[in-house]
Amino acid sequence: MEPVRLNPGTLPNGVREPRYERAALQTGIVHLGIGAFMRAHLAVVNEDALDAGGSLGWGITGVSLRAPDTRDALAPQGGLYTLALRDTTGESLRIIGCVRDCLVAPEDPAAVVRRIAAPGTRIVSLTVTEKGYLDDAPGSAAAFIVAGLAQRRAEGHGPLTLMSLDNLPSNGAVLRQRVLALAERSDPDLARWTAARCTFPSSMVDRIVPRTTDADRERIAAALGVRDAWPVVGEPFFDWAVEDHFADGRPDWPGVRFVADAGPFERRKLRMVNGAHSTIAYLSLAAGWATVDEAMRQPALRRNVDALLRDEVEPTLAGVELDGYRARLLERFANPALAHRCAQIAMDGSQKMPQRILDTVRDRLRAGQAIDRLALTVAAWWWHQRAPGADDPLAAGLHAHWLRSTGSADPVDRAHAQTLAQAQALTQFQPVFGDLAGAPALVAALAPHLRSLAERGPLATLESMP
Ligand code: CS2
Repeated sequence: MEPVRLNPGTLPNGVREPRYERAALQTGIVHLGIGAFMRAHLAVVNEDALDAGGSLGWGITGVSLRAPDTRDALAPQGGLYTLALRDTTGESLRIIGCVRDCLVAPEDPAAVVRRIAAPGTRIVSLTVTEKGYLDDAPGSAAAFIVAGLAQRRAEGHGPLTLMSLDNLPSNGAVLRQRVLALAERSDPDLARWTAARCTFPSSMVDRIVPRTTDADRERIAAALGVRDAWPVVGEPFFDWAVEDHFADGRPDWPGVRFVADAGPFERRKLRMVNGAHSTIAYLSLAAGWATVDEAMRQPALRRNVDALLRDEVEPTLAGVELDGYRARLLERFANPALAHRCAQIAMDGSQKMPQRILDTVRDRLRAGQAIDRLALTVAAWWWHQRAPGADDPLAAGLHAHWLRSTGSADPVDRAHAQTLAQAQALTQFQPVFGDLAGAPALVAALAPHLRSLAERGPLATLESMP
């Protein structure tokens, strides 16, 4: 028999569930981009704060900027969903209740604006992915924020905290710049009010949250005895450092680092966790390994990632604790219970390479240091990107650039002189490489890897690394 659906009337026995009065919860946080990551991260510490007796004014309204799937799945569940944290020791399940409701922006944009403008709303948080910050057209996160702020101000309500949770350096400053620029275009007074009264704390967020699969749903239904259409699955590890700069208060989120400057935490996380992740993803897809844990079982790959972090990334990270960080990270990647797909990490590489890999390259070149392994990641990224259908907002632009500057549809020409010219051409793609365009040391490090990938393939290339 099909199990009944998870909902407030059918909470499973023996699983941790909300310990506060859900019916009394009010929206204090509007979250734009309600995907799996936020439900396994911010929502969890927010739930902890509520469980610990925190104010019931800090419920969350989730907003989907595109598809209705999350709302459609959570509405029949009264907003409840399961958090499943998995590693080799097993799986722990918990029912999370602090996402009160979900709005689907394309269905009713005015409702989103009203919710941002509502007097009870004090924080608007975002996980809209890296490319979400490129967009300020109607329907984008920035457009909703500006419209919501305009309505708040017109109605005489107070300022907001606008909090990015995306994997970008200085994510708060990036968001601030986008919001102020857009406000300035429609209403310079609003831009001034926002700049003076709203805050944009930067933050570093860390938890690996693969896309939920049908197998996850089946397994969790069997364990709970009720069906949850929209559980989230993640690793036990959790970290969040956020600048303690809130315009109108915040919940007392347990275990969160409230810091003056998130910069060092962001740099460590983006370069170590995400830099290694992208490295693993591109090399593994080229070599035919589908998941991160499978890749970590390949000695040549694991050795390369370890050496990349130790020799090329860590020396660029001043002022932040590194003891045990790399060993712990390699263990997190090896977690076989996550089955984190490399293809998920590989997408949108043009938006990820700059902060994950190229900032490190830039620092090292400035200091006259070697970048051999970083350059291998760049080569592997291109190897992935060159394949038709790469999932990336700049795929078409990059391919046009390649054709124009190399005169060839061939991804890599094997002749040595050609490879150098092609490495040179690749680095001239400004939106990714910026001021590294044509940097001789980068071109020199990149060309042999491009050539080796073409001539010998990814596995032999990895095995040939010192
Ligand atoms: C990953 C991140 O998909 C990706 O690009 O690198 O989502 C990563 O899992 C998280 O940032 C870990 O905190």
